[in-house]
Amino acid sequence: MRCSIFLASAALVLCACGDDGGGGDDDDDDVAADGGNVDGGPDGAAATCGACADGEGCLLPTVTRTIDTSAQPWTVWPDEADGVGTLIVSASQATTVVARETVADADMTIEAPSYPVDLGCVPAGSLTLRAFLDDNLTAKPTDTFSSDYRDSCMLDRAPTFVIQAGLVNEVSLALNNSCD
Ligand SMILES: [Ca+2]
Ligand SMILES: [Ca+2]
Repeated sequence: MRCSIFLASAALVLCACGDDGGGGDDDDDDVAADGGNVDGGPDGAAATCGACADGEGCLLPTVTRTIDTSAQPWTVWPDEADGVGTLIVSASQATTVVARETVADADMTIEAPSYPVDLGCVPAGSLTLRAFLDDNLTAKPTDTFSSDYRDSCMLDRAPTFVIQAGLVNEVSLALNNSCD
């Protein structure tokens, strides 16, 4: 698999889809919580992308955190946040949310946390990605961002990426500091 890497405020890695796109159930609600492999292999991500319509690409963000946790809410306010909660990841085209998924019981305090979140098929072009850890489980079902100081956010709250059609667009999103 040939990949090219673009660096913006977070890393975007594009990989050509495998050619075994058969059996492509639209299982984009699945979230691999094994904290690890996001390069998909020929079955997972490629199958999902094979089911995308023309003009769409697969979007597979992985949520991590920066190594320095000094600005994280569980460090600053340890009595009110513990770094464990629900990850909420979304993609928006202009002001329209085109994909949103959650990962329950994500633990961002472990060494090198890494949670792949399959956002499925999204429109190609420029999309804004958002991710945060709802530490105290106060987010509403459609929330895509937080201003709760107990939650953990990316330094750049809403980075923009150009999604390529027909490809698995892998993006790394690093939580860095309190959402306050
Ligand atoms: Ca919250
Ligand atoms: Ca918590």
